[in-house]
Amino acid sequence: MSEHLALREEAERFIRVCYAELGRSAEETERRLVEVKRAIAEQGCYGHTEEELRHGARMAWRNSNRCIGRLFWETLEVWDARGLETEEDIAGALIGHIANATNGGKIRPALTVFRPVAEPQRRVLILNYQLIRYAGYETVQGVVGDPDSVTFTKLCMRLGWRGEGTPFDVLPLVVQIGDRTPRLFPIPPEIVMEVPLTHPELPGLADLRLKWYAVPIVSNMRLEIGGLSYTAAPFNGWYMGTEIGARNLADEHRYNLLPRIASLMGLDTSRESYLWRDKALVELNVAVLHSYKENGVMIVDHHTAARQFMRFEDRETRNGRPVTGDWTWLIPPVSPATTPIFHKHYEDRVATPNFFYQEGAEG
Ligand code: HEM
Ligand code: NRG
Repeated sequence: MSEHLALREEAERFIRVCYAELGRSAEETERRLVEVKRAIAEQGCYGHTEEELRHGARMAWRNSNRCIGRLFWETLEVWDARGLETEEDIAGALIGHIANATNGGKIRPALTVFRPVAEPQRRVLILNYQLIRYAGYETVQGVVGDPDSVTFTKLCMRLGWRGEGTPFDVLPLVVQIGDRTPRLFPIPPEIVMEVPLTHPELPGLADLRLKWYAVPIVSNMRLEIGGLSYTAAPFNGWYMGTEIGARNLADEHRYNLLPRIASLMGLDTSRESYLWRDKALVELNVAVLHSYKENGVMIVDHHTAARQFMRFEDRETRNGRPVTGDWTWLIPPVSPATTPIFHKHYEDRVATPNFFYQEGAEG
């Protein structure tokens, strides 16, 4: 009973804000509220219309305190896959998401939404942290591939998957419904766009045979809209260069490439005070931005992204919506103090709709 009350309150709060933002009339809003409350009273649940779902998902992006890319929240495409029942069909929709969002490099920000949780036995989960990610294998010489993927790679192997053993093996999709055994689905390689890394002035960089995938598609978070939980709602935008060049490829506990880049650049690494790490870091980030551009894959540098975020703040404030943010995540990991974000203060208050971490998925 009290659960119904909480759902009713959340639903009402969402419908009011959503319909006001969409410019719907008071009568229409009240009519919809009657419908929603009746459904909750009679079935203990309600369903979103396509329009509520689309705007709710956009609001969730707008409310993502850690995201610097929020200027474009209104352009999010929402693909409704709530009708799908089986693991096969769900995997098919995920493969469709990868292809349609990649769009030959002209990336479309998009979110595919599967059915919300009604009963826990039917909860849809995507166990991958991102739809496309590289495997990590523990060997006696250390990890081959992405050390961040070691646990998930082991799970895939327990379920019968075998990778080639390169540093860049794309992991399969893993879909679970309720407490059934998770099912594996390999991603057709032809839909996975990747970018080989080159540097405009360092020809030796290409010899390292580095690459990264074109589109980050976060798939482990729960989307909450109006009191309903969508436990499978993978979303993507495009990369900010530093995510790849300053973290994925540079962190010591990831691909740890700074020593190799430094040696390629002929830097003296005998003292920290020579700042060889910083020099290598900048050139690796130059290589990432250069290579994505050369290959026609959308990407944003951290200075441009920070300026876009300022425009987002500006526009939101003018629309009477105070911007919340998590400063520790918003500042880029390269030259943070050269961006305006560094010099500002953000309130890390969590508004809904939003995305949340959840138990059971990777990451
Ligand atoms: C986090 C950029 C699109 C939701 C982030 C981060 C960056 C970023 C740099 C921090 C990631 C990290 O440090 O690991 C961008 C850019 C986009 C974009 C450039 C281009 C359009 C989106 C979209 C959504 C979204 C479409 C959802 C609909 C989030 C969320 C987080 C995040 C929820 C926090 C993830 C976490 O806590 O692990 N974004 N983003 N972003 N973004 Fe965006
Ligand atoms: N740092 C992670 C990706 C996190 C989300 N980043 C985005 N999201 N750009 C990485 O793989 O490096 N997005 O939806 O575009």
